[in-house]
Amino acid sequence: ASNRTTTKVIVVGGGGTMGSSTALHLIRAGYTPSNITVLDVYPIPSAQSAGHDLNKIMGIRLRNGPDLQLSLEALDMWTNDPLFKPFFHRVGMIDCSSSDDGIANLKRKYQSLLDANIGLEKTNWLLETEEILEKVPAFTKDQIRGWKGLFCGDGGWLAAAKAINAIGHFLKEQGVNFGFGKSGTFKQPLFAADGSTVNGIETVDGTKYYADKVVVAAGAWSPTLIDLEDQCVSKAWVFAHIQLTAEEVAKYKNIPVVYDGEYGFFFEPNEHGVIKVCDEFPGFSRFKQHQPCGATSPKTISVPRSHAKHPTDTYPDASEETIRKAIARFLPQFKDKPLFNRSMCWCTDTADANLLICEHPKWKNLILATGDSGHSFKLLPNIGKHVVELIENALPSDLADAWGWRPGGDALRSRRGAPAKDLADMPGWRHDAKI
Ligand code: FSA
Repeated sequence: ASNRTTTKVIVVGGGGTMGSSTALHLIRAGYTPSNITVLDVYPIPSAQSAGHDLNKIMGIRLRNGPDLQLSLEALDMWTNDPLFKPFFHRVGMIDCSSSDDGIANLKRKYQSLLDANIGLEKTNWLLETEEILEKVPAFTKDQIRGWKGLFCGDGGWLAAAKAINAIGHFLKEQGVNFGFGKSGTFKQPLFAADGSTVNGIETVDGTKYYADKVVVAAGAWSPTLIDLEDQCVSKAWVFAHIQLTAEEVAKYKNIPVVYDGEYGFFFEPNEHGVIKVCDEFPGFSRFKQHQPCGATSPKTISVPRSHAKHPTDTYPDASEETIRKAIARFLPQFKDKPLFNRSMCWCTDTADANLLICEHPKWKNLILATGDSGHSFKLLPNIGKHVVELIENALPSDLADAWGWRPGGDALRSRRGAPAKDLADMPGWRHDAKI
């Protein structure tokens, strides 16, 4: 443990979810703050991070082996850790459906919670229609006829950007080094004399940063920076906001997050009376010819285009329809309200929806922490702990096996209902600023 005080670490994408968590856990593990350098295109909380958002869902979803352990660790930290506690709104989460397939799915999900055999039935249970109405009195009986639910009492929502911001404050207080803008934007790894041991990175302004370990936690940008051999396909999901009056807010305060896999989801209004609504769909790719570091020629890669950099971009016309459909289902009385802050949010899917947290197979000391697969914000409090374990060659083998370098498989489809459609075929989202 003594080399914790001397080991230098660079975190690329340190203003986002996995990167900020990594920097935090380095400090908690005893690394010297002045030996840690957090780089990002935007200051923490990075405006182009998927975590830079009003809210994200907290819930227990068991898709893959590590999910149970990770969700429980996260739940404990969101509940008890003083840094994270203020940002967890434990209002519960209702997974609901009115279709036969959807209801069968809820039952399967419930069974997988029971099968975990750790008492999850105490906080998770199936809901009949009337019980959904009790949890969300603003719904009407007519509206939810035929709906069934799966209630997750451990769930709710996370004030996402605010939580990353709190990590940012802590990192600043501790004296971590930061580089943002051009001096935070990754250009390429730097190598020792052997040509394969990474000892730093160069940013686009030509600054060279040196370190013993480089963590690349660049979220949806990761596959554009480093050749990940098609293990990750970055995709955009969409949301829009609606504004409620004070009177309307009162009816929706403290309600659970409501999610329906065939429509989307929404959250209770925030302190300004704003409700975020999302549709649910397999995401949008944006394939282009692009050459990441490590590739010998340009490849076809889905390259994110951020709202932070292109604030006039919105989302495809097709999304307006599906968001409106979600509003008509969940919030029919607001169906004529104007939408605003229409936006896309970029995540990166792996084929099996497990994370990609491993050392690069050819480049020693370059550690990847990516592959969120759209479900990782809730791991903000704890994921960095495991990245630090990896840095120290102490990642438990079940996690190392699940998160290892694993080319092959179909990350374009991942474990979703269909492969992503490409933004090139989806008109309506691109609004270049008129100068
Ligand atoms: O409970 C959850 O893990 C919801 S993740 C929210 C979401 O918008 C997905 O619905 C979407 O499909 C994508 O994975 C991004 O995240």
